[in-house]
This record gives sequence, structure tokens and C-alpha cells, in this order.
Amino acid sequence: MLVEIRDTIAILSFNRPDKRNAINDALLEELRTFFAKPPKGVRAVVLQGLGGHFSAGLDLSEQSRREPEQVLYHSRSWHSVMEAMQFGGLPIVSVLTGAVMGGGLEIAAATHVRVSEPSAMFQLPEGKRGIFVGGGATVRVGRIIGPDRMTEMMLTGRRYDAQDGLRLGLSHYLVEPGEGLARALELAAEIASNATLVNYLIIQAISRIDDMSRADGLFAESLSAALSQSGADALEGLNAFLEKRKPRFG
Ligand code: 1HE
Repeated sequence: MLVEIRDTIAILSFNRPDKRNAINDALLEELRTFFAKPPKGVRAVVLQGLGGHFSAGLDLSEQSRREPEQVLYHSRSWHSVMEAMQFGGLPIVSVLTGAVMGGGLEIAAATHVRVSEPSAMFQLPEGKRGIFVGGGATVRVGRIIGPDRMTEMMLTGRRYDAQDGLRLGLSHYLVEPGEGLARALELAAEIASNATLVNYLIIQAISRIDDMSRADGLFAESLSAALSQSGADALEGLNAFLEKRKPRFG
């Protein structure tokens, strides 16, 4: 995986184009290492796949016959990386091109803002490979498109195109061919200019509140508001608005 730091943005690029950026264990570990300790000063991440495909999912060539226990650990190791991505505190903008399949879609679903190009194809082909999903799709993809649609998607192995992906929320933006990275960088810069604590709360609180009862969720929202509205950044945001200028957060 290539890592390039541009100012406050880290650009991560899957770089196995001849394997359609299939995710082998080594690549998964590179993601884990990056998100376990992101370089200082990085405020947002852009994640893309080189060679026209985001990722064709799990590297099937590494999947020899496995015992249930090994599959359990393997799936849990995907889960821990996806959790680190979704809840690590760094906003991630993904650029979705070509195959966004299986584990590729699971990774995309752990990113916070998804920009697709017209080449994007969304699929969960696991059922066709004789396996179930194991990288978090039931929770993340299921929440985006709903469990009913995910059931149908897996049973039939259907492929959604970029327009469908946009309509269903698998991507948030659909841009012209070749413009995904530029749009993702613009969005990442916009996000990076927010207050760090507010980005952190957006990432942590909204998804967790979804797991809570209504009453607990409302209380968690108030606590998040209390945390965010008492510091220097809240004062700066207010002053900048009143002085008709762009805020400068610490
Ligand atoms: C791969 C993989 C892969 C391609 N693992 N090697 N994912 C899938 O079931 C998707 C499988 N891949 C495909 O359906 C197609 O490759 C694509 C639609 C993505 C691209 O098609 P195409 O015609 O551009 O390329 P290709 O000729 O099929 O593939 C080019 C090479 O990449 C070829 O290797 P080569 O050595 O013969 O050149 C392919 O074998 C290789 N390749 N995809 C390994 N996935 C946490 S659990 C998650 C579970 C899953 O993700 S299961 C779903 C896996």
C-alpha cells in the first residue's frame, strides 16, 4: 500500500493492480499498522485503489482449506481493522472505482465519505464462492442498504452499478471518470478544516447512538454536545461566524 502525505491529508493507495487490489493478509496488516498509529499532523485520509479497481475483496489465492477456528480468527482480524478505520477518529474518504466487491465493499463501508466513479461495481459475491461474508458486511453494508436488500444482494450475487450505488447510499458522490481522487481530496481538505474534536464526535457518536435505545441515544447526544460546545474551537466557530470569516480551529 502506498502512503503519501500531502499537507494534513494522507493518501493511501492499494497497489496490487494485477490482482485487482485483492486484499491479502499482508495488505490487511498494512492497513492495521497505518490506522493503529497514523502519522502526526494527519487530519483526514483518502483511500483509493490503483489501476482502475478499488478492491476485488479477499485474496482468494491465499485461502487454502481452513479450520473453523482459523476462519473465526481471520474474520475477527478483519473486524478489528475495520473498527480501527471506522472509529479510529480519522475521517476517511474513499475513491470507489471498478470492483468494490466482497471485502472491498466491507472496507469501503468502513470509510465515512464515499466518492464513486462511473466504473464502480458493487457486489457481495461471497455466496457465489461458497462462503459467507466475514469482514463486517452484515453490520456495515446491512446498515447502509438495509438487511432485506443485502439478503437479496447476496442470494442473487447481483452487481449494482455506480448509479445504483449512489441511489442506495453505497456512495455519497458520483463524479466524472478520473475525477474521483480530486473530489476526494477536496472533501478531505474540507473535513480537515473542521475542529478535530467535532470530527471525532461525528465519527464516534452517530454510529454508536444508532446502537442505543432512543433515550440513551439522546443522552449520549447531549454529552457529545457538552464536550464540543465548551472548548476554544466552539468559541472560534462562533466568533468566525459573527465576524463573517472562515474559522481557524486548533
Ligand atoms: C484475484 C481476485 C481475488 C481478481 N483474489 N485474485 N472476490 C471476488 O470473488 C471477486 C473476484 N474477482 C472478479 O470477479 C474479477 O477479477 C473482477 C470483476 C474483479 C475483475 O475482472 P477482470 O476481468 O478485470 O480481471 P480478472 O482477469 O478476473 O483478474 C485479474 C487477476 O486478478 C487474475 O489473476 P491472474 O493471475 O490470472 O492474472 C485474478 O485471479 C486476480 N484476482 N480478484 C485473488 N479476489 C473478509 S471476507 C471477504 C470475502 C470476500 O471478499 S469474497 C469475494 C472475493
